Amino acid sequence: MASITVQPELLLERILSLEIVRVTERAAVSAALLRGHGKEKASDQAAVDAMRRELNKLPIDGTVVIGEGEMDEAPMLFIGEKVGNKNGPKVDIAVDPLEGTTLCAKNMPGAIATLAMADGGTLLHAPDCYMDKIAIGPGYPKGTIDLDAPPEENILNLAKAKGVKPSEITAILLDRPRHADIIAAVRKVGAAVSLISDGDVAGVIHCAEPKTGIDIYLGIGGAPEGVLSAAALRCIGGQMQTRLIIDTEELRERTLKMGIKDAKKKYEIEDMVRGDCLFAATGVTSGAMLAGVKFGKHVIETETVVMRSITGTVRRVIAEHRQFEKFHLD
Ligand code: VTB
Repeated sequence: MASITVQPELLLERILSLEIVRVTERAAVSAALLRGHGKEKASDQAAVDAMRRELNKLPIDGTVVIGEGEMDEAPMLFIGEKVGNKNGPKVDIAVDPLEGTTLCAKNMPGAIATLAMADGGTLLHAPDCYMDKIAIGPGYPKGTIDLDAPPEENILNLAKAKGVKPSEITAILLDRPRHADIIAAVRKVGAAVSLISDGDVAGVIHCAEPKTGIDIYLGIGGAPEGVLSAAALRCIGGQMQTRLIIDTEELRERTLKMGIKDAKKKYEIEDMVRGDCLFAATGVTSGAMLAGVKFGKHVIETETVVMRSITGTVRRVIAEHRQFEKFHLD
C-alpha cells in the first residue's frame, strides 16, 4: 500500500482543526447550562473557563490576540495571555467564548462559542473598540463593494454582480440607532433589511451561506468580532473591508501600543488575517448558522462548524457527549 506523507506542520494543523472543535464545544455547553437564566456575566465566565481549560490542553505555543479584554480588566483569556502546553507551533488565537452574551441570557437565537487560530504574528491585534464593516459572500468580482462607497451604491453594484434586482438583495445589520441612515439608504433602493440584536460574527458569515438569504453585511460592530469573522471568510471565501473606529485619545494610545500606526487604515481580509487560519464555532442557542446545545437525559448534543483556509474545507460536526461530568478530565 502506498504510504501517505503529510508535512509534519500540516499534519499538526490538520489535527488542530479537529481539536479546536473540542474547545468551542465545551465552551458552548458550559454557557448553555446557564441559557435563559438572565445571567450574562456568569454564562460568559463559564464559557471562558471552559475554553481556557481546553486551549491549555492543546499542543500549541499560543498567544491570545483577541480576547476578553486587557490584562488588568480580564483575568482570563486576556490579550497577550499564553495558552497551550507549549509543545507545538507558535500560534495567534482570537476568542469569543460566548459571542452574544445577551442572546444566551435571554435564550434568544444566535449565541455561539467561537475561536480562530493562525500562525504566530498573523492575526490583527484589534483593540476592544468599534469597527466599521462591509462584507459579501464568495463568487463576486473584486471591488463589488467598497467600505467608503454609500450603501445605495454598494447595494446596486452587488445586485448587478448577482444578476438580480436590488429588491432581491437582503442586507444584515445590528439593530442599533447608529444604523438609522444606512437602513434608510438600503430601503430607498428597494433592498430588504434583516436586523439582529447581537451576534455579528454570525451576521458576516451569513453572507457566505446561501441558505440564510443574506447578501451583504453593513454597519458598525465590535472589532474583535470583525477579526473573527474575517478568519471565517478567509476560509470560505467572500469579501470584507473594515476600519477601526478610533475616536478618543485614550483609544488612540491603546491602539498605538498594540502596533497600529495608521488609525484610519482600511483593512481587507488579508490585512486582518495575514496567513492561513482555522475557525470554529459551536451553537449555544439555535440560530440560522448552528443548532444550539441540546440537553438530553443521557446525551448532550452540539453542532459545530469548523473551517480551514488551506483547503477551504468546512465541516459540520454534530457531537453526542456522554459523561459530561468528565469533560474537564481528559
Ligand atoms: C457586536 C455583536 C456582539 O456587540 O459586535 C456588538 O456581535 C457591537 O457592540 O454580540 P454594541 O452592542 O455596543 O453595538 C455585541 O452585541 C455584544 O458583544
